[in-house]
Amino acid sequence: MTGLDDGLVVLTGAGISRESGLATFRDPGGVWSQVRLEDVATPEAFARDPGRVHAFYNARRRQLADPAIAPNAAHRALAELERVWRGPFLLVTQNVDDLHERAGSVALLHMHGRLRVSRCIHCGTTHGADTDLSVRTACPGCGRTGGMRPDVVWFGEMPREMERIEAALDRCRLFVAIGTSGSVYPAAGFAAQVRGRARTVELNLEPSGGRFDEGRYGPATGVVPEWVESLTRR
Ligand code: BJW
Repeated sequence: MTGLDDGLVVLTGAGISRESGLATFRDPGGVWSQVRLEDVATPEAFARDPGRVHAFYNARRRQLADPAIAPNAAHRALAELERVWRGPFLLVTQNVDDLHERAGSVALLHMHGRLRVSRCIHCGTTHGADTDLSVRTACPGCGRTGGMRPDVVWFGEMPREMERIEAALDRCRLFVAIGTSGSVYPAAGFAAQVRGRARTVELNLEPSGGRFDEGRYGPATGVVPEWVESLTRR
């Protein structure tokens, strides 16, 4: 039995933001049914055709700025869980949107980067990016053009904050994966990594096929608040 003093790691994926109006990647009608990931989500794609990659991320950044896109009950429930949790707590999101922070989460790591941040491939500095990027965008740090890219993690690149994530996984006694298909590593391996030391829980629209001690299935706005409630009322 785990309690509010134990270490907790929450991993979220695109499914948690689906009911906020953002598409997932691998569901029918998802992002990868509309564009080939090889064309937009690899460093090679950016080197080959930066205009195409910018157009893809500019459209998603504009969608995120739409006032209709807002945190939902699942994002809010996790922010509330963080407020009442007494032990070590870490929310690791694979999502590049900012809905967790808008819901009030603080102990949060974006392992696949953030859509509203740009990075210069020349000088390495990062900057807020609330407007479109292009090959003509000058770096606010070094002034050079042609090197500004979305600060997201593409296939073949190293996910962010892995040391802090590994440390939290090492000490956690409860691990929950929410709204992720478990298709992309290293996140897809986290549950197996903690198995035996931590209780593992999956909250998803439907079973992902991964091995978990417990699963609750349905839309995130239902199952996440219910699960949080079940933890905090004990
Ligand atoms: C709902 C719902 C609702 C729907 N309510 N639920 C073996 C080991 C290690 C690495 C590899 C390996 N084999 C291959 C690799 C390399 C590769 C990889 O994993 N490839 C796989 C395809 C096999 N990984 C990498 O290249 C990563 N880097 C790396 O490994 O570096 C080396 C390293 C090694 C060891 C340790 C550390 C490092 C980088 C991966 C970068 C992924 N980037 C993307 C794009 C980011 C930018 C962007 O957003 O455009 O990240 S790809 C895309 O997939 C995005 C997501 O974050 C990621 C995960 O997707 P997610 O969130 O799971 O979404 P879906 O659509 O797949 O699933 C949605 C789920 O929600 C479904 O289950 C639905 O049922 C559910 N759902 N509606 C609740 N309403």
